[in-house]
Amino acid sequence: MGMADVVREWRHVFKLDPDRDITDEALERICMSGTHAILVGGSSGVTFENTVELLSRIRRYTLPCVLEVSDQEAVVPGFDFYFIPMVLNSRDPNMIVGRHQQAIRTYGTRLPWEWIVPEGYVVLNPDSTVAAVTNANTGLDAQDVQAYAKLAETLLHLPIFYIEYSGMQGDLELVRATKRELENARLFYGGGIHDLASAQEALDAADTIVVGNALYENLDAALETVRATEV
Ligand code: 1GP
Repeated sequence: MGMADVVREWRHVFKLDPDRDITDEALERICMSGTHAILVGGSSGVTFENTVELLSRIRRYTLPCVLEVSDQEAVVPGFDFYFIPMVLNSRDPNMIVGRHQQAIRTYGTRLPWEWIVPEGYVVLNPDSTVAAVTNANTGLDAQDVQAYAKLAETLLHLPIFYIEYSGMQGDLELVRATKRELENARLFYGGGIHDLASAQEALDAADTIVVGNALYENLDAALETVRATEV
């Protein structure tokens, strides 16, 4: 099974931030929850050291572990996949292709392309750290997002289109309408999923849901979100 096929099977993913503390007990419950993969990433404070540390702790478990690369300096070997965000609605070309070009200039042919998965991101929560860091134009309507999705899939051939509402519950009608536009790309949704009901609603609109903050706020309820994949 190729890389794209593996990722296509995932419907639920937990996202862990190397810059936030998580106890061994919590990590065990997260990794044994039945989620399909762990995504490691964050918008600020991600370093090589805290990423190595978190990876080594997740590696006690057998589920796939992905690094979502936000900083070239914090790329740690040993993950199963490397997701590379291209923030399509950023006003800063560095966030779309610039940093990527510089990373390829640095690492060139040493990059393990078979493990690298580009993601077309659209960031929609204006109050999120990720919107600030990427200087995203969050004032988009559903048609704008649909057009970005189509662009991501057709012009850029990106295997993942990620609607990012980090920290808030997003417009699921917009997500649903966007999914209708996509034929090949996998639609990831993240933002504000905090319990089983919110997970079910989001999974009804998207292909794959990402649960982040809730793990640090109410772990029991966050773990319940995995059950959305069972129906
Ligand atoms: C963040 O999309 C993820 O990158 C998940 O969002 O933290 O709001 O769950 P939350």
